[in-house]
Amino acid sequence: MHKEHVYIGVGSNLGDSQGKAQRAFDAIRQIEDTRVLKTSSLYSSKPMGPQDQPDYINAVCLIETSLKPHGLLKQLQRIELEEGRERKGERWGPRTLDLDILLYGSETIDTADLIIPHYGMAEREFVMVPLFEIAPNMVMHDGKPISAWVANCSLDGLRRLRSSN
Ligand code: A4P
Ligand code: MG
Repeated sequence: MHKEHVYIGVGSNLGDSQGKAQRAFDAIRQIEDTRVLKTSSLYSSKPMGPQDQPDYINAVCLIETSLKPHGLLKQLQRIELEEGRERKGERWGPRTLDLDILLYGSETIDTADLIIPHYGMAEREFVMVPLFEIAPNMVMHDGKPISAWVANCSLDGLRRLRSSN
């Protein structure tokens, strides 16, 4: 069966964010026809966008999968629902886990519900720095090496916490 290498971005900023990121990796390991090849450390990052929200935990992983892009998206959205909700009394709170498909092999996808490469990744140090940790030799779609991007970026409060393994 044909398999692709896929990078997934993990973000969480409510509740036990470190635990959620860790459990997200565990849940991705359980997806059918999918193997997790590498996981980055967990990173703490300042919120992009509105500042009146907690800091984020961010990380990325590399998987090998035979799922098609939309099939994988469905699985990640299921994990977001299962892992990303906070119990508040009897009610389910807001989703607090974000799983983005960053890169799917070398494919470019532009559909209503799936855009790959993920539109924001190349402006986000909280994506690019963890990605560099697990893929230091990567060349981006625009032909630039990720190492050059990381060497020039401002860390903006990004801190590496610990290895996720
Ligand atoms: N979608 C399109 N392309 C993709 C893709 N490549 N991977 C669609 C996954 N989903 C993709 O996403 C909305 C829709 O995007 C989905 O229905 C899917 O069909 P969502 O996860 O439901 O909503 P969201 O996460 O609020 O939106 P989005 O656009 O992912 O938010 P952002 O832009 O990622 O911003 N600050 C720090 N420090 N760290 C963070 O991780 N994250 C955000 C969220 C803001 N600030 C942050 C962070
Ligand atoms: Mg998202």
